[in-house]
Amino acid sequence: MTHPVLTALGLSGSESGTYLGNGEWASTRDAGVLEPVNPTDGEVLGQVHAASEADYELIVERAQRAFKSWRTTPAPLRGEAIRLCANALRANKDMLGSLVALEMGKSKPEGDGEVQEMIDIGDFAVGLSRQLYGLTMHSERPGHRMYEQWHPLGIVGIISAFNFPVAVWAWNSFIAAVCGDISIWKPSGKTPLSAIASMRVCNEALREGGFPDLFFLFNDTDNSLAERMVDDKRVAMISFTGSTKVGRQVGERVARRMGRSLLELGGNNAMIVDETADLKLAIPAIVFGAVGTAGQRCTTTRRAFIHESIYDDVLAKLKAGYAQVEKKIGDPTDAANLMGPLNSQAAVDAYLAAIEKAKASGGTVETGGRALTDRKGFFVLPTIVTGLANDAEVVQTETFAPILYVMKYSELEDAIAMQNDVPQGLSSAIFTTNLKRAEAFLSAAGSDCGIANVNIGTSGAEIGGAFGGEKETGGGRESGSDAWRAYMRRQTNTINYSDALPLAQGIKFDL
Ligand code: UN1
Repeated sequence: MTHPVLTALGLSGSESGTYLGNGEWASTRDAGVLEPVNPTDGEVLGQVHAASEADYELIVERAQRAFKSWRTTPAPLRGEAIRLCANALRANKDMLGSLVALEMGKSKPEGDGEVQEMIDIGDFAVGLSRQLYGLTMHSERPGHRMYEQWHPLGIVGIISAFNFPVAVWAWNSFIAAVCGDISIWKPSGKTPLSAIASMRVCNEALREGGFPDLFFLFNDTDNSLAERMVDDKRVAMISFTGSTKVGRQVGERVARRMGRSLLELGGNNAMIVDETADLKLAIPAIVFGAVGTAGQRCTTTRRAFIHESIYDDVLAKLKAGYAQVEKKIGDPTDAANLMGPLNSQAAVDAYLAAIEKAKASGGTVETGGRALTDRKGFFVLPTIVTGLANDAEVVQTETFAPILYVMKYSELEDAIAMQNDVPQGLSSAIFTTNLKRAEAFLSAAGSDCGIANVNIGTSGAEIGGAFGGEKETGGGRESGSDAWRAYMRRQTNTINYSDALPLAQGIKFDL
């Protein structure tokens, strides 16, 4: 039986996963089938038909054609198109949020929150459409003017992950659209229904508003079409969100063809709690950061460094917090639950393997540490491990699950050094009421992450800031601030309005 959430969104449970433009969804039925699973009960939610090579070619050709006219459409009018998308998402927020919760396995408020992120980035993009500013420069030559313009880049390929099945697409595609680009989306094979539903909502809004196709979609079963897109010179930029392992391959392949890439890869985010911290803030921040979305955010809190003088107290309070969460693990579409399942059996296996490794390395499981085998689905207990050093291999590795490594420190300098001493560099936080320590943490000698917070946790970034991180996190920035520049090409223009031809740098060239 088709799940009622799918029906409410006009999905039958047997879908084409390929949007070809012109209101057409591909009729291809022989290029493989994806079967997204409800992580809460392990049941298949529906069938999604993958794209053929011919479908992919048609998408790229149509995207190229669309780009030719979209790039000269005035940017504020491009913003109007995204305004319609954001409004359509507003109207569908409840149902789309439920679908995200159902298919990904995150809680209903988090599913709704994800749709809210799409709406917010839409609003941001509308304003941005009137603010794609370039600088003007003073020419060193008389009678000359210099300035720079930002032009549309071309086709943007978006490869997104299961954990934020729709918001990351909107961060990229809405900004790309106001920048004058056309985007092609390859969503995670685990969450194609959320992708299809979001595309429908936005594409219908665009068509009703008389706008051309700005967003294309394809799914594939073996990543061969995704790889084709990564290698495709017609796709100016690839925005990839996922593991460091795959991101490295994507980055290398795109670099080989001199394309542009935007990489949002793994995190190994830490929170430092000093002896002056307000624990009424720090404890819930750690618990939400570590167990929210069942530990499946790239910004999830994976390590906590606690000052030795408050260590025992903090650990006891964290365990009490985890005991509360344990009572509210269950169907994520039920708003009463705080934690849903992991997304797949493979994720459960990776969680169990990490816990075994932590124990074998001398770690102590303080709470959690096992899968909930008394029920269907992919549920595990949120877990705290102590007694490991920061350089233990399992602590250095991002396991996409609710496992928190709690460690002790005595000097802030050491805590910051340990925090930075991992391959990844996405998000970080300090809890302190000491101004000097907060500023030291944010200074050039402090956190080396793309995101550094004081008295708020590592996850739940707002869309207004640039999102991304350093080192093996990939270096890309997307969403707010001036991240839009990645989706445009810069052109420096010099105009001579004098009657002479002076050369720069005072060079004389007498003919
Ligand atoms: C991700 O996990 O891929 O900061 C993105 C957050 C969210 C985005 C996370 N706004 O947790």
